[in-house]
Amino acid sequence: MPPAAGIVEVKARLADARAVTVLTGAGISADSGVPTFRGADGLWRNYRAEDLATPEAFARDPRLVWEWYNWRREIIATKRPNPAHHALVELEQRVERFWLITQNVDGLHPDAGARQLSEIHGNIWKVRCTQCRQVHRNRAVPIPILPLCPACGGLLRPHIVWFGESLDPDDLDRSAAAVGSCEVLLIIGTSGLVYPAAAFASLAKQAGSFVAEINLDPTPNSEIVNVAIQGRAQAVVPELIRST
Ligand code: BJW
Ligand code: ZN
Repeated sequence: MPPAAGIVEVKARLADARAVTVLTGAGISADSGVPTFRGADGLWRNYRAEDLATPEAFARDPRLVWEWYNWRREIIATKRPNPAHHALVELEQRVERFWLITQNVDGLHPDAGARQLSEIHGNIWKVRCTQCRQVHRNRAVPIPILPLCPACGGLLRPHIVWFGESLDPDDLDRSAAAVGSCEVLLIIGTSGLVYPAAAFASLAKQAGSFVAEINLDPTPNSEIVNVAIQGRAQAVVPELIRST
């Protein structure tokens, strides 16, 4: 069967582009077995991410929030990058100016070998001291609850951007610049509901970029993009990137 028209067009755009930016969300890691946030498997003990991923939830009950992160660390520790993560590394190596913006905290892009990237919502394998603010790598599964800072004894929290918290300004500047100056923006596996990433499709369109979405289902971005391809990331993304 010949590939769908959208796939042919995105392949051609990618083949010619010298500046490509990619935005990914939980859908790309769903194909590695990591639960998405807003899918049916996104619940934990009847809590939604919005109930736990806030500074208020952590201040109220840090033990509960750490238990949620331990559950997620246990799942993510067993997962590996899939063909979509690997294909994006091939694209990074081929394109003159490439930037990957991921909302995912699972570390699967760097595990696949991605180097030109911003993890704009942080990384589940990093912790930050609530007192002295030092950031450390921490791969313990489970992490002993409540974890304390080796430097000052303060309470550690996940190095993750929660609702209502600001993104790192350098990450945000770098990402906005990459979105506003690319020839092609690929948006893969995100519901397009969480800001500021939710605004990137329109930002790129306003700047004159060609924007393509790859998602299992339609999203608010589907209306904005040049091409919306419905399908699984691990099947579609390698097809878009590989020349054969
Ligand atoms: C597949 C697939 C397959 C499945 N193949 N596809 C402007 C307007 C309104 C509100 C705001 C605004 N600006 C800021 C806000 C507030 C807030 C916000 O956006 N709220 C909205 C919910 C309305 N944003 C913030 O607070 C951000 N901070 C900020 O902007 O600071 C300044 C500020 C603050 C307050 C007010 C104004 C300004 C910070 C956001 C941090 C989000 N953090 C989280 C939680 C991290 C916790 C953790 O991981 O431990 O990050 S929220 C959660 O959602 C997580 C994700 O990264 C993020 C995005 O989710 P994603 O990736 O899209 O996943 P899903 O599950 O939603 O979707 C999966 C998609 O994949 C689906 O579409 C599927 O169809 C698809 N899919 N399988 C392809 N195999
Ligand atoms: Zn400390």
